[in-house]
Amino acid sequence: MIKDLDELLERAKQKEAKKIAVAVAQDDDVLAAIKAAKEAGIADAVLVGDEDKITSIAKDLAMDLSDYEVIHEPNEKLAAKKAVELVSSGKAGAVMKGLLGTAGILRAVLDKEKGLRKGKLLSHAAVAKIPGREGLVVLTDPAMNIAPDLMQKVEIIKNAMEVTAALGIEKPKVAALAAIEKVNPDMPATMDAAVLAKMADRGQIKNAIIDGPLALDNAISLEAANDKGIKSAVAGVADILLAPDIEVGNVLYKSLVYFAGLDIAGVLLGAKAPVILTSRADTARTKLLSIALATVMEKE
Ligand code: COD
Repeated sequence: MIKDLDELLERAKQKEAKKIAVAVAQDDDVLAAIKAAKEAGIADAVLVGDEDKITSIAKDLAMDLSDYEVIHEPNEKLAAKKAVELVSSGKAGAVMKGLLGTAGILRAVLDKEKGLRKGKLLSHAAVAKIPGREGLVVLTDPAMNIAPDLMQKVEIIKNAMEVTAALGIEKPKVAALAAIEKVNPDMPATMDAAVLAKMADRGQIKNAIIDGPLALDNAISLEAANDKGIKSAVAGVADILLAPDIEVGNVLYKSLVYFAGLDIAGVLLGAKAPVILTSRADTARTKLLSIALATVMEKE
């Protein structure tokens, strides 16, 4: 089992290097991550974006651009489209978001003709090591699905289970988060959470133990769960935190980064190829870890 993010990086080094098409590559943290990934033998890259800006950033990073293919496309939308096309045409194995908004890269990925859809719901998951907790925790969906309904939450859980499988967790424990641990019809998130738990009990969602509603404290702290008298196989030991909507997911993701100072790895799931998707403000290490996660998730 992969227990922390350094181990994730080491595991990625053992995999075959993947070629990443970087969309709007003129970003210092993205290029620093690409350089580090190449030096570690984790990935190679095609850089799509404004060549002058890429060249200037590469100079500051002492990054030798002759090691990379650079495709000059200064238009952000076209650069995203081109990077995705490189993957859908088999010329690259993964796409990575550079200096553009999340919705911009998602729209290119969703493009019906040249995108990376495979008929599944696409969702995002982020992996973090919470201090004091054993193993890694997967948070989903902080970035793509705005207000998922019940059946979309089922798909989001299944997608996140691909991450836990790659981390070596056989039967993940999923906490369906809400503000409280009791069902309250005025809080729809608690209703969905309870139904998801029952669906798992009845085998409608397989190979996962799901409980909810659980407030965040009960999901990740056994002490908090015990204090509230919650008896659950998931409370305190959740492997997957299912956010009820994008606001909760995104605020939680940013809290991990900005309040707790944690590194995070993020990837979009459910597409034909991995989409390495981090926030523009994320550090080079978070971007490198995200490349590592996408690499580790690749099936042999
Ligand atoms: N999985 C699979 N197909 C999808 C998904 C999905 N999650 N979302 C949309 N589609 C398909 C639809 O079925 C449809 O065929 C097509 O894509 C267009 O769908 P729309 O009309 O909903 O598309 P948009 O362009 O209005 O919205 C799609 C976005 C992904 C851009 C939108 O959901 C969005 O803005 N998400 C939040 C992104 C964001 O701002 N994140 C910020 C945090 S970093």
